Amino acid sequence: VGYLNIISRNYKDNRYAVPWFPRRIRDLDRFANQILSYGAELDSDHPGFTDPEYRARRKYFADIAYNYKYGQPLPHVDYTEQEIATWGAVFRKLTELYPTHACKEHNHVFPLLIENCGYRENNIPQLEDVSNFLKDCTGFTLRPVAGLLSSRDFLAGLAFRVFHSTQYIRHHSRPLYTPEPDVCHELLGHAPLFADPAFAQFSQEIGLASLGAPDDYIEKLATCFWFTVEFGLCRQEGKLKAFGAGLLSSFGELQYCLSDQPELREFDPDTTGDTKYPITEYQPVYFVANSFEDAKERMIKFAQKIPRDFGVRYNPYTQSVDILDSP
Ligand code: NLE
Ligand code: FE2
Repeated sequence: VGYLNIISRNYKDNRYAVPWFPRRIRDLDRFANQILSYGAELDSDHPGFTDPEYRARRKYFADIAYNYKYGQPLPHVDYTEQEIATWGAVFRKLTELYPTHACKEHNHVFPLLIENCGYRENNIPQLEDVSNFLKDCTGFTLRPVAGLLSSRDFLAGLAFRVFHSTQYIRHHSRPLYTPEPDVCHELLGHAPLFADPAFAQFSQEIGLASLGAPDDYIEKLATCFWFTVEFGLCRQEGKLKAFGAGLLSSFGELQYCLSDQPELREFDPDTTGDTKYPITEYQPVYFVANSFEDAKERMIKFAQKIPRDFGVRYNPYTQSVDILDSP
């Protein structure tokens, strides 16, 4: 792959090469071969670094994701008792906070996941069941991921309403906050909101904007994603609520984000997209969205500023991206 001039009909007029991007949903299979770090490689400060059993599990999960191909059922996993206990601790604590701390969309969907997808304190839901549920709601599906994707690849998945999801669980010694995504984060944080139509559309807009965009804009879009889908707050009936998955999957940060400690700013892609953030500690700054609709409108306006000499449109019948002559 790399930088191929596949788009422009008149390549001599091209000022910059358009980076390769997936055109069909099946093209996402390519990402497994270009992950930045394999999910089984742990840093020396990772709580599971010296735990051989945990490391073996991480290798197992990375391998099944690596071998996954579009169209296959998502791998079914038998979780160990220790893994289920970790999930149980996270589930119990978080579900205490959701009624007061989570946005109304999350609270609307959560009972449906309990009813339809096996969300229970003593059961880790299967990605396959959750993916099928989301498909029925908004057309979103999950794909297992073997390690860290580049921002470009990760965002491109969203253009197809595909969300790359981890399947392993955090180390049992630190259930209430981890900087890494894990199955608690994906299923408790992300999955409920991908069942919401407006949120799904907002997420797809970020994905479509990213296709073939220059590197500096990928960075801005990834930052907007971070401050919304991952760590976004919104105002509902005059109260602050969390909708970011990183908040909804961390008992520690979910309490902290609604306290008077962090700084709050209004979500606006122009400024939000240029804001620096830490990834291994609670966020010092959160951005507040008025609504998913409003956030989506702002993303669409922002996307129009991305230098691209073509437009893109998702074709749901063929699950592919149509290239349009003008931006
Ligand atoms: N800090 C989150 C958690 O503990 O669930 C995960 C964030 C992943 C971006
Ligand atoms: Fe996430």
